[in-house]
Amino acid sequence: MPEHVILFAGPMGAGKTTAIRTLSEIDVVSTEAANTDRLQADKDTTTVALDYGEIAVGLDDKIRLYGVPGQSRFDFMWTILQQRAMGLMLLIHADAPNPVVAVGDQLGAFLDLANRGGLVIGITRSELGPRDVVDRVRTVASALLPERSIPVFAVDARDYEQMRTMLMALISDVEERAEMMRASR
Ligand SMILES: Nc1nc2c(ncn2[C@@H]2O[C@H](COP(=O)(O)OP(=O)(O)O)[C@@H](O)[C@H]2O)c(=O)[nH]1
Ligand SMILES: [Mg+2]
Repeated sequence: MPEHVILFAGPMGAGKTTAIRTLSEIDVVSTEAANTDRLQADKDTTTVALDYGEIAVGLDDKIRLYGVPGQSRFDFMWTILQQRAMGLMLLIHADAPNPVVAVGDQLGAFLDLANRGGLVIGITRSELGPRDVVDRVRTVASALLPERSIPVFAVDARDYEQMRTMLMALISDVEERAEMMRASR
C-alpha cells in the first residue's frame, strides 16, 4: 500500500499552516529545518517551518499532510517529500504581491509532482486581494500545464468545509491522474 502523502505548498503567508491545522485530526507538528538553499538565501542556517498533520482513512490508514515552503526546492528533504507525495495542494494568497508570478514559481518548484500526481490550486485570503485573481490564476495554470484541467478554488484556509471540498477534489484528481499514467504505459 503506497503512502498517502499530500504536500501543501505556496509562498509565505499563503495559509499552509492554517489549512493543515484546519484539516488535521491530530495536533499539528511544526518544526524548523535548516535551509541549505544558498541560491535563495545567502545564510548558512535560515530556518524554515515545516508543518505535519494527519487524517485517518478507514481503520489503519492515513493521509499525511506536509506543509513545505516552496522556495526550498533545492533542499534534499523537499525532494524526498516530493517523491513520496501523491498530490499537491498549491495555496496562493490573493493579496500576494503578484499571485500569477507566484503560481509559476511554485509550479516550477514542484513540477515533478505536478506532472505525476494530483494538483489543485486554492486562492486564499480572496477578500483581501483583487477580484480577478482566481480567473488570472486559472489562465496561467492552464497555460503552464496545457494538457491538464487544474481545479482552482477560492478557499478560506480557516474553513473546514471548504478545505475538505478542496481535499476531495485533490484526491479525485490523484485517482484520475493515476488512471491516466496506467493507461499511457
Ligand atoms: N482572511 C483570511 N486569512 C487567512 C486565510 N488563510 C490564512 N489566513 C491568515 O493568513 C495568515 C498566514 O497564514 P499561515 O497559515 O501562517 O500561512 P503560511 O505561511 O502559508 O503557513 C494567518 O494570519 C492566517 O490566519 C484565508 O483564507 N482568509
Ligand atoms: Mg506556515
